[in-house]
Amino acid sequence: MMKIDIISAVPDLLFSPLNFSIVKRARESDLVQINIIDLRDYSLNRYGQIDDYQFGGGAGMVLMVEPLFNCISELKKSNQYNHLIYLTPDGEKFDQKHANCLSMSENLLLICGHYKGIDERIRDNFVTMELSIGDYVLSGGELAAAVLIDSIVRLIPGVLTDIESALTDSFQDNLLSPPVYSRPAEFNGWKVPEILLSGHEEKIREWRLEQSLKRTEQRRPDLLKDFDSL
Ligand code: 6GU
Repeated sequence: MMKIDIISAVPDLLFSPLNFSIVKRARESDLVQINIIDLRDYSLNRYGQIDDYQFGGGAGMVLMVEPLFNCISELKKSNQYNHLIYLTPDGEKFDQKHANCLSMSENLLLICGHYKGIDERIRDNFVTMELSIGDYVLSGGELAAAVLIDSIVRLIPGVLTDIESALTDSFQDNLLSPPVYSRPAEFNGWKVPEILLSGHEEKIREWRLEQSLKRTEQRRPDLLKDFDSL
């Protein structure tokens, strides 16, 4: 079973993304074990302090080296992590390739930054991978960690049913997904494309690929340069 540990200063932010839907089901089926570690349990004083002003001056607090050191050291005693991932806007841009690769891990440790980030010495001495989920600033790494975990967990064999199959998701082959429709076949005068009602599997496959290509050309032509024709 895959195990994911997350160190966070605001664990409540992680609660609902990890306790509903597909991630919930994966946890309940013991396909993944997710542990949230509250960094405040490693604070140095009775005020629960884990952050401090940065040397050299400047706005914004930094997560201190010592609570993180103590927390990571204790976790490493009982875990052999494949990757120690720091979520940070200056990390490598996370995409489906990272998700595919990380989904084969046995044991991951995620560190969520907050405020101005974490003391650089933790990055220098522990972190093995730094990831960002896009070019915008979040208040902390928790929402990014939730994004990462959701995208990884759904790739673990057995998590998705055939019907939900990850193989037909947008991006899995560098193409956007085709349009989808459900009952009724006509609503308010709006009709579902005839071909989808035809029962002609081969023709439907062709139509979907055509739609995928058209959509990708129109919306994300940048994806087509590494599109692998299957
Ligand atoms: Cl991983 N962290 C924060 N704080 N902001 C982000 C991000 C991560 N990825 C994009 N923006």
